[in-house]
Amino acid sequence: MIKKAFIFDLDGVIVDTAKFHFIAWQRLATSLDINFTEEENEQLKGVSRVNSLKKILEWGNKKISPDVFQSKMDQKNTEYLDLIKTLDTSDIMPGVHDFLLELKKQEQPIALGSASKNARPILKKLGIYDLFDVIVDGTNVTKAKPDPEVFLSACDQLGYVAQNSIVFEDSVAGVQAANTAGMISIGLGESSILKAADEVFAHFTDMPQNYINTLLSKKK
Ligand code: B16
Ligand code: MG
Repeated sequence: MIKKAFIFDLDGVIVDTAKFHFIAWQRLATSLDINFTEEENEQLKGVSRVNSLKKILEWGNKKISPDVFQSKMDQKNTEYLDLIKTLDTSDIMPGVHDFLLELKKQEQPIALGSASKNARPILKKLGIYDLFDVIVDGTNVTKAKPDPEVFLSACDQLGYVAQNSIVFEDSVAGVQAANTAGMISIGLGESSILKAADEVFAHFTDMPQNYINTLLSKKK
């Protein structure tokens, strides 16, 4: 039986936390007198917390001391954790749970490849933590997306090569990371934004029947 490494991004692919990241960043930007738009937020998808704050300060043309920088990062995460405290199984994006269960049934290896330092508690809240054979997140990587480190580490830990790995991503930075790694990139979101992905779907529920089989025989 053909097997491939199936690697999932978290925010925006498994769960729609992007809107909560946006609210928390927007509150933080306002506290610094910076105007922060939805278009700018799009560029923060898949980007680590520290790099996100650096970008917001750059766009707002603001400089802050290292101490204030750290406290603003903590403030953002506290707000974010408060916004996601009621997350549960019902917040899993449409079609994702069934897709994961089908992969399990077919004994395909599953990994998480996320920039988030909150990935593990979020997967536990969603009740799907145990479906993942390997978890690589913001607490394990040194180089943020678009660097491919997170995905290469995931496929390596699963015992697969990049050419036999498939990445599901909602961010421009994440699709770029998967492509740089030489992996098949499946975009979740708008094709006008995720132009570089090998294929794009709005949701998992839009994938054709037996799409897992199509992916197993797909070449980069
Ligand atoms: P945290 P992903 C990314 O997760 C988010 O897309 C991005 O918006 C966020 O800033 C980043 O995680 C860090 O998250 O503050 O929870 O550590 O899309 O790579 O799963
Ligand atoms: Mg994402």
